Amino acid sequence: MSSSPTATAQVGVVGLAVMGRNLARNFANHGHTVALYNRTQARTDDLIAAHGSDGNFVPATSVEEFVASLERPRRIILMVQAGAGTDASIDSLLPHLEEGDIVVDGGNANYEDTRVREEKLRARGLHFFGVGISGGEEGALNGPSIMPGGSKEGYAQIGPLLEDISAKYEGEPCCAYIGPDGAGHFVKMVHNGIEYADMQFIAEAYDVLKAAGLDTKAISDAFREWNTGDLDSFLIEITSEVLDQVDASTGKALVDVIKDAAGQKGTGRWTVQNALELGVPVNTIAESVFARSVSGHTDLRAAAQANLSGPDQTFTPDDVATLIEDVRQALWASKVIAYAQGLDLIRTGSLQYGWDIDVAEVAKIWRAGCIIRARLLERIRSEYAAGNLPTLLAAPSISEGLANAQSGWRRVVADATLAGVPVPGFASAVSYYDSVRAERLPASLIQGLRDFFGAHTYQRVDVEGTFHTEWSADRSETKEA
Ligand code: NBP
Repeated sequence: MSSSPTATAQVGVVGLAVMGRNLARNFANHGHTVALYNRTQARTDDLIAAHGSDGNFVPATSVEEFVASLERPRRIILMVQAGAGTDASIDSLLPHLEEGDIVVDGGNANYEDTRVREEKLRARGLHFFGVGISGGEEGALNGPSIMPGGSKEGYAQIGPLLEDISAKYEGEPCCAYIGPDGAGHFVKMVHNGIEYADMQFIAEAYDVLKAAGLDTKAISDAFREWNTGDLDSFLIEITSEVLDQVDASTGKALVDVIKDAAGQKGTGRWTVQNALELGVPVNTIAESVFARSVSGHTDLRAAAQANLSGPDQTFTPDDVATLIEDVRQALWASKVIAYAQGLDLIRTGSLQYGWDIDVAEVAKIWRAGCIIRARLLERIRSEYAAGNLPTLLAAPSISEGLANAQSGWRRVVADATLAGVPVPGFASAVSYYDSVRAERLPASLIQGLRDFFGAHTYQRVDVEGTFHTEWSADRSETKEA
């Protein structure tokens, strides 16, 4: 059904910078007629000039014209700068929309903002979707991984279109309904948190091999080889490409002339902030966010470089092949821990907000298109699909893999530490592994200390109840009523 004779577009894209432009082309390449609107007209004109012949586009010069060009219910994808850009775009559209229309925010919004926006638009009879889109500009054009959160009713209208343009893994779309309101953006946030950890581990693997004397070419070869096995993933694949790149002006490896201060846009920080609020230990993700932060603190680093000494010991492996295998094990095992922590956060967030997220479906839609796509995800999907796992680490094939990897993993952490090479990600991952498998943790002493200075009480292993020791009196124990 059309709202006017000119309403010919099945989907509309607002915001035609790199992501929106490529997503619009992706829809067009799949045979959909795409309405286009951008605040600054020049971007719309550029897209039509460069790619207008790729498919059916309906460029609009005003919001009114854009809305009028869409079939009902209108399906509008916002690909604008997250935050103020999203709110401004929604506000400009609202007066022209009608009940049942669907507005999708495909930007990297904070899920809490998405919850607020969803409630606001729902009150007006509209479906609002917070949709995580991963894959960068290439993915937006050729098939991203898509994580939609919103109403099931709205998904029936927008889902098939999103599934159509998503990446495919063995023919299956990397897009599935995640849950209501903020669920999609929450999952995208955690995806990005895992991405931070993945990249930190890769950087540490590179650093350890470099400290052991391998040149950049040899390290690149190791990554290329790893990409043919269990570590097969987009990030491992592009690591060898980045390492192979030679700087035209100096003739050095490009990685050696790039300033060693890592940037961040905030989704890693959000992941950690939410994990703290939900009480979920995502140690490896937190270490990765902090490692980027340390790298950017140039004043702190300059002061430390001038004053802090390292060990006399250097990293001199007896056998390079063994070291490379150890680093591979450290990389694989640490990556598993990061996934376990991230998926635990998703499971907990889902319970907290009543989203009912299927973790197996999340792993399924991450298998292709997104930045963290990896061979490991199919195993994770099948393990979650097989049973209700309390943690990924409880899955038999995963625990077995970690047991096999642990000797190399531990050697890398120990040898790197002895040689003064920082491995915060690897060390954090192995500590988490040892913490969660430990029969008894020293938290008992922490409880004793808390009771000593603050009468915070403790529980006993042998008797039910809450207890306090009269530390400043006769040190007898009392049971709380
Ligand atoms: P940007 O994040 O750079 O945003 C540029 C777009 O936002 C332009 O179309 C611009 O319009 C529009 N915009 C701004 Br800025 N303020 C606006 C306002 N007040 N009202 C209306 N439009 C406004 O673009 P991008 O890199 O293509 O990313 C788009 C979204 O996708 C972002 O939320 C981003 O976080 C997310 N994302 C990006 C990537 C990536 O790899 N780049 C990956 C995944 C998700 P103008 O032309 O008039 O200035």
